[in-house]
Amino acid sequence: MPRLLLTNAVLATMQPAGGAYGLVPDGAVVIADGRIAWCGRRADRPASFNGIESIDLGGRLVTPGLIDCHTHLVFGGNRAREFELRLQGASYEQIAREGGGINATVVATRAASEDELLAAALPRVDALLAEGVATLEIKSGYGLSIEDELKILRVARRIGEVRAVRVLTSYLAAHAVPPEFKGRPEDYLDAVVLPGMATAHARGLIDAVDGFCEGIAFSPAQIGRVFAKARALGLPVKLHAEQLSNLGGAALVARHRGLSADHLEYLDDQGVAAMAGAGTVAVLLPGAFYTLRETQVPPVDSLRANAVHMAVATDSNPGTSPLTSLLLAMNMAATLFRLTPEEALAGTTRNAARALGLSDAGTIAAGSRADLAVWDVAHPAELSYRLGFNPLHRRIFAGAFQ
Ligand code: DI6
Ligand code: FE
Repeated sequence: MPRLLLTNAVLATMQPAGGAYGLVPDGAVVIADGRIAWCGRRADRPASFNGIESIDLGGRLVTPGLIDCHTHLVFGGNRAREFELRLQGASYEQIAREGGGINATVVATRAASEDELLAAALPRVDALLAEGVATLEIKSGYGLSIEDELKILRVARRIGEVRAVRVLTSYLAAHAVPPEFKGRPEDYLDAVVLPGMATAHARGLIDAVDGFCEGIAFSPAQIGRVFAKARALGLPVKLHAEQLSNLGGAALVARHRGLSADHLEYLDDQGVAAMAGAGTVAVLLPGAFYTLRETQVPPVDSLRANAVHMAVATDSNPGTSPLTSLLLAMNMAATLFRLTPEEALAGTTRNAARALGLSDAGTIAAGSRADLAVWDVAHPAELSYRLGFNPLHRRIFAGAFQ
């Protein structure tokens, strides 16, 4: 069994019972077969690990490998032109209603081959990995036909084969009503979203089901139909909720014991209470808040007071968050939403794992996967503090230095 000892490290284990950051100042980690066999204070290392290959990390900080739990990074084209229009005064909703926005990306994504989509996505993936990301969620939602949704999901799975990253997929056909079903959302659900879900699931392409509950997208009743089908198939659910308005999406996904409710700028107290009761994670997406120049911040104080777990993700997408830096998302979560640096790091480790339903990632703990990030920083607050600087020293994926 290949074993490796990492020594002379400051561990931010992010174990909830471990005090601030779960910090172990003079720490060591034993890796065996891609998993963490032991971690703790260097002085406490059991004698049974004597004599194994050892690497001195020079006092560097080690965190769990980062987890980006909400991305839409497989798509064709880009929306720089729409960016210009918005700078001239057009609103995101206006552009969407006029056939731009999500539907512009749908046209470009449908026109792209699987290889082209993969080639376009990999630079975005590589930017995330260069910042210590080990686990990545990728949504469909720019195909909006059964074949095109399957194409995106296959590309997402291929990303996990051609790069050292763990990919989880979410089926987001309920993202927008495509032009051929304009004004007929129920028909779109019947003809595409629901049967496509069954097909994608049968092919092993879906880990969870997502939706966009919004005036410009789907109503709570329509999302309810999507969730009923997901649960019949045994798939966990999550939801884009309360991003542009409050339709009660967070309470809806909580009623379905959903993994997460995402965005949440317009979340109210009832929604917070429902999420707290169901253990549904609040995924905060400050990149979209920033890009849309939103002014209403998610109710972080109330989420905190009600012990709702908060995650932070890039929402990497061509329209509202053309962002491929999880460190910048952490900085924005702190500066724009007032998360503490510790909450921001928990949001891209422990709580992001929870948002994906993973129990073997997101903390440095015996039994977890040995997905780790080694940083050239002295204190974990530095990860949220800087803008546009990447202090990653090395990434360790499934026990192997990358
Ligand atoms: N909310 C978002 O911010 C993205 N999707 C969603 O449901 C935006 C997607 C896009 O504009 O392309
Ligand atoms: Fe999103």
